[in-house]
Amino acid sequence: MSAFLPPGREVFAFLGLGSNVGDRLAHLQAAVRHLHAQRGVRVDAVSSIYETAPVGGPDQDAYLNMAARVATTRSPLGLLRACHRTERARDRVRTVRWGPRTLDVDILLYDDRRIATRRLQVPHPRLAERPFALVPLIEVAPGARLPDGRSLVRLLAARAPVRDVVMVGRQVVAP
Ligand code: A4P
Ligand code: MG
Repeated sequence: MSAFLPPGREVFAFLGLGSNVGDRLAHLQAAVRHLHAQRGVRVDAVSSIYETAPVGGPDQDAYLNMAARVATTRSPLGLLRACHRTERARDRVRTVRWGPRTLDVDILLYDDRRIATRRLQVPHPRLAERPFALVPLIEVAPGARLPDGRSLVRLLAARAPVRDVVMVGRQVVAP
C-alpha cells in the first residue's frame, strides 16, 4: 500500500500525543516539530497541554497529553509510519502494553474514515471512553463526530464530571 494519497489530495487527521517519562514537555514540543518536518505532514493546530492520571497499565507517573490537527498527503498507514518515526526520534522503548513511554503518537481520527486492520484501527478504539484524549482533541476538532455520527462533545459530556485531566500553564509552539 502506498504511503501517500493520489497526487493533489490532502486530508485532515487528528493525532493524540502523550508522554510520562523524562522531560515530558520537551518530548511533546520535539514531537510536534519532528512530525511537521516529515514529508506530507503539516501540523496546523495544537491543543493546550493537560496533565492526566495514567489509565491502565502498571503503576506509572502522570502523563502530559495533547492533540494536534495535521493536514496530510499521507495514506493512513503512511501517517502511522510517520508517527512511529517520531516516537523513535524520542527514544521510545516498547516494554509492556500501556506502560510508561517518552512519547506516544496515536492517530485518533483520519478524515472521516473507519479503518479496522491488524496494524491500524481508526478512530482510535479507546478514544470514546478517554477524557485524556477527548478533551484536547475537542480543542482542535470542535464540532467533530466519529464516522458513526457520535459527537465528540457528547461523548465527553457522558463522562462528566471529568477528573484528573488538568490544563497546565505551558504550551508547545505550533510550527
Ligand atoms: N495501532 C492500531 N491503531 C492505531 C492508531 N489509531 N494509532 C497499533 C496508533 N497506533 C495504532 O501501539 C501498539 C500498536 O497499535 C502499534 O504498533 C500500532 O500498529 P503502541 O504505541 O506500540 O503501544 P501502546 O500505546 O502501549 O498500545 P495501545 O494499545 O495503542 O495503547 P493506548 O490505547 O494508546 O494507551 N493514560 C494517560 N493518562 N495518557 C495516555 O496517553 N496512554 C496509554 C496508551 C495508556 N494510558 C494512558 C495513556
Ligand atoms: Mg500508541
